[in-house]
Amino acid sequence: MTIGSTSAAKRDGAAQYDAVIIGAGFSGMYQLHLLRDRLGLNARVIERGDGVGGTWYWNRYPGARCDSESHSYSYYFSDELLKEWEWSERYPQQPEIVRYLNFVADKLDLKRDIQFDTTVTGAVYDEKANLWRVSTDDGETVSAKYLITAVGCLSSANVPDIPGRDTFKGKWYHTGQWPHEGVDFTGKRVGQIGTGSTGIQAVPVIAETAKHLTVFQRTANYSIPAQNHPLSAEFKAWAKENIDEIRQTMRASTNGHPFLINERKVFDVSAEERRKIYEKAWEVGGLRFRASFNDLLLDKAANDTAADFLKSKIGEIVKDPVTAKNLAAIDHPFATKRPPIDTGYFEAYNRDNVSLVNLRDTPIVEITENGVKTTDGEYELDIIVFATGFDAMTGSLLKLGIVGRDGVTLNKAWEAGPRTYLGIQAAGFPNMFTITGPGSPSVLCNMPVAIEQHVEWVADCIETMEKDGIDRIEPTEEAVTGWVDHVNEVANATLLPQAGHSWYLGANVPGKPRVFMPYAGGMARFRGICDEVAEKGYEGFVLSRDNADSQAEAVNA
Ligand code: N01
Repeated sequence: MTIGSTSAAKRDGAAQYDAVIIGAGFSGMYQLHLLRDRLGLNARVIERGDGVGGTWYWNRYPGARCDSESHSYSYYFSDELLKEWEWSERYPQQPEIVRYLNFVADKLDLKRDIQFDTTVTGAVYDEKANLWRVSTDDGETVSAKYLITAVGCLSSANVPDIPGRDTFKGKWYHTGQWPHEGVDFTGKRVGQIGTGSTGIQAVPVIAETAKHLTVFQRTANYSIPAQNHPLSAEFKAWAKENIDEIRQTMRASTNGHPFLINERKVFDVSAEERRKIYEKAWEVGGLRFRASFNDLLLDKAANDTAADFLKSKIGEIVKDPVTAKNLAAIDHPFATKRPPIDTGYFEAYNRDNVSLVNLRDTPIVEITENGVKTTDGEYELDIIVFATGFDAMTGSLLKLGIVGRDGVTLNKAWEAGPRTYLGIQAAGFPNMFTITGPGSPSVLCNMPVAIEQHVEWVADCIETMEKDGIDRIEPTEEAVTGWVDHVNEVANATLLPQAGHSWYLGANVPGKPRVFMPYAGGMARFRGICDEVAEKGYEGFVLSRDNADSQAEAVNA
């Protein structure tokens, strides 16, 4: 370990660090800060983009905005950062989030230890040396005792392999790989495939300048108005004066948001009272709607009341009855897929230049050189926008070329679906930590809250290891199996698995194993479990030290 230094030692001609962190989004930046500035370790971040931001660096599509309220979409480890930064709107837009992350990176002087424009092409565990050998597309290999993946859950674009895609003579874009210079839709015939959170944000903005926008909808979706607005001076002052209280609420809440889920149940109140509650929640807007009752994700009959209310709103907003019917033909319980929030989504269908194609009735047959052909005919287009989501949670990890003990690849180990303990480690991959990995609350949570918890847990774990001279940590197979069972059990106690086409289950990517990936037991509960594991000497993990013959001897068995 090189205390307080940021220059790497050399070993066999290759740079050697204490830790290599992959990704410079919220997770990688904070992990670097803790390892370098708190523990004095020699850490290097490798980042594919040429700037910080992670998923926000890539997702520059029209209308890109976060669905967490800005005052909660911040690092809460530093009051100083919270007091110095000022968000302008209730929900931050993508450029403002990137500005915020640059502000943090500059404040903490992080960029000098981030290697931008570099893609990791492989990470191989060398058991003899107890080092991870990390190779990159610039032909370099560096090594480190600790490998920390901070690659985000939604960073691997899913571009569907529709026949004929490459014959299209116009331009096509995926929302998660949006050109930095932007796309000019003026006077263009645009086709958008996908109506998830991204598509729902993009439609009203694209419609403003496109000659015509045709939206290809496979699964109809709920959406709640964001009711976005500029933040008042009073609110900004309140947020800065109540940091502790906001932090406490986010930590206590199931999803890491700055509000708690109401304790009442749907059928505790009359139908009339319920309607008033939903109307009020619709006016307030955003994800707070889901917090109106505590059994919306537990009881199908309870969920139906919210679903019916939201479907009735579509009917009230959208003037054309056929379009309204298609938009409201939702086949899954409310919030079993990530509930989008929008600014003028359903209203956009009242414009003359926007039309909807229901792919359930008339599926896409192929993409031609002129546009998109469904069973009903050909739609001539100049631009196709794929708002088709991500190979979520595992996609980016499995692209890293990770090889653990005995040459076993992560892809092989996770062939039947991801297997982790606490979402943070996989058996057979010593000293590798997966920030907000599958099996952790991650995407079911306000991400910065989930990230801070995992990053701090890892920093504490590494601190313990360095202090006690521990060489490696990895979970036992039994702990992993127990955790995978627990993740399934808590998911199955909710309605979440009922959305059979959800990316939570990996169902959006052909051939991907169907496993419910995030931990649905709630952030507060998860934090308690992780803390208890650490307090009990990292129960479920094997911590080992090399003896004189370089044999690993468990120290906490
Ligand atoms: O992706 P999605 P996303 N033919 O997978 C359709 C976060 N996020 O980028 O449902 C036709 O949800 C697919 O249809 P179906 C948030 O966590 C947050 O929108 O599979 N259609 C679906 O309609 C979110 O959940 C924010 O039948 C195809 C759409 O494409 C996550 O990112 C903003 C298709 C994909 O929806 C992902 O959202 C944006 C095909 N072959 C994103 N393949 C905020 O903070 C896919 N689709 C607000």
